[in-house]
Amino acid sequence: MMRKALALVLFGQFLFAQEKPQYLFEELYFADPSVHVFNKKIYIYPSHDIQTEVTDAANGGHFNMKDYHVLSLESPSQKAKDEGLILKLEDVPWAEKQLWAPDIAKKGKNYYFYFPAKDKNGIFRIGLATSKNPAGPFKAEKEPIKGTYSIDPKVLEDNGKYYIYFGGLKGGQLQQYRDNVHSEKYPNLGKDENALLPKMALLKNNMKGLAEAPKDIMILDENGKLLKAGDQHRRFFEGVWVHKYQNKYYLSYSTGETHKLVYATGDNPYGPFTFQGEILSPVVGWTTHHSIVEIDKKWYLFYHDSKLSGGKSYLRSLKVRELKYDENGKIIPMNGQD
Ligand code: FUB
Repeated sequence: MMRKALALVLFGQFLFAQEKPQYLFEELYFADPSVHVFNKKIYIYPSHDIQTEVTDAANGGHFNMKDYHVLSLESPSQKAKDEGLILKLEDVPWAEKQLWAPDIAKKGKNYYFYFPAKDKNGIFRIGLATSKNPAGPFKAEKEPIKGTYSIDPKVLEDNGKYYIYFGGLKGGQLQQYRDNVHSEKYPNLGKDENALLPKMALLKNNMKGLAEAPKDIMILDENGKLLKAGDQHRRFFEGVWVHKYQNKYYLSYSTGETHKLVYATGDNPYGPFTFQGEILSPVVGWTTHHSIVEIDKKWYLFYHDSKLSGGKSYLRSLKVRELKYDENGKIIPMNGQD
């Protein structure tokens, strides 16, 4: 009897431990994990956070990153291994500063690493670097991808086509664009105006350019109406990720000022997407940025928080936890403070 009870307690602890988040790497600060499985190995492509003297918080200047590393691991329950530097600011001819959240895609034998950085005019663009190896090193193209702007690229492969999603408000400069035209003079939106939307475009076959002009990704409420700018608990802010589950497309993102990860679902990569709910409540730190990946028939949420730096928003650490759906395909919300 006693042995049975003990076994049950131990089993319960095991289950509980599986659902608790864990830190993936504690020796350096990394954030914004884009996670992919290549050749049966898990690779994490994060931003590399560093201590900085820049204090321009309103424009995100304190996120002053200068290089990218790649991390790898065999299973989400392990600590990640730093595979080292894959790209440095000085090796990107057009970029001046702020290497923010990247993503990567594999096509054929090549790996395409997409990343945002400010150009010499202080404008965020999205650049590309390529490699034959998922652990790099990557070689940057001479110019950013024509027609791209703002931050947080995410590339989705779907039925042999590759789509790039991007955009981020405030420090990410998305509010400086209307119909893909840049101006620093667009007025602030009223709270009842339609919210600004993330962008997407089909990539060219060579993965190096856009095959079409970026389009708005419609995010609708339960009545089929676009979310409003004042709806800060639901409208898009930054950090878009797209994955497929049971033939639906899940568009997830951060709400910025309200610090949540939320999602909307749709029937194709272009949307429209209908708002569904929260994935993760606010973490310690201002930003919240994630990826959602299926590994060995389980789903995982990779994200970051600032607990280990004592709450410094620009010094973040990578985390992982299992993500579950209910029988209707709804993501079961999680507590960011865990
Ligand atoms: O890491 C810099 C920026 O912070 C990212 O690009 C955003 O998504 C936010 O996490």
